[in-house]
Amino acid sequence: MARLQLVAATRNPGKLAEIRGLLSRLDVTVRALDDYPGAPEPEETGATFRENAVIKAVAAASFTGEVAVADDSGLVVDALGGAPGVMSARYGGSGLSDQGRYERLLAEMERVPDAERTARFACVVAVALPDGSVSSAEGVVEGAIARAPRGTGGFGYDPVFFIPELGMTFGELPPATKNSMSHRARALAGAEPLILEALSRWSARRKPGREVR
Ligand code: ITT
Repeated sequence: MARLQLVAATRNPGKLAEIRGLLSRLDVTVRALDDYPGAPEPEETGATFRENAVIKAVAAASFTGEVAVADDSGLVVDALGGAPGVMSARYGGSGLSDQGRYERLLAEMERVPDAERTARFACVVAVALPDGSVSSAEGVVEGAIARAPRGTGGFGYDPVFFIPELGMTFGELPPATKNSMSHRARALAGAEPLILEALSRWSARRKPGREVR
């Protein structure tokens, strides 16, 4: 029997690498959205991580003909009333790099005292079949916004997301340590039975999927 496969519905290379690492324990080939020329980039119009994860997973499954796994995630900062939240990838405007975005966040937080710098990363993983059925799981990790960036690991806001128990930012952690505790790891652990169920349902009905690059 051909090896089971799914598509990770993300264009973010940092996320893709983590999703691949976290799903490596399953005997499944994880394709990237970039393997499917012309795959749509749906607008993330949802008000919640869950809504956006569902939008991305359903669009990718429908286009590729494969089970699709999408991640919508972001940084929720208490002192900013939950911002940037679902806007994390677009915080400060579309022209900014990851570094530009976290520098903007640090500037915004400059006067916030240490005790009020609490924040969390949240992630919802949605699992969709090409027939439109979809399920999801959530993961959260608590931390605080550092005063200055530290470390070069990970991606996005990792250099400024501080874990008090470890005395380190996500940017300072080896990938395996981040993957043992991250919001993404927790969401994917919850999604694992959903993924296995989707693959077993779909492999029974599957027609050859769209050609991959
Ligand atoms: P896709 O929609 O293509 O998956 P994206 O980067 O636009 O890529 P999101 O809309 O889910 O994804 O935005 C998530 C943003 O939150 C991401 O761009 C980072 O800035 C931030 N983020 C999420 N998880 C993170 C992590 O583990 N470490 C650092 N930053 C993270």
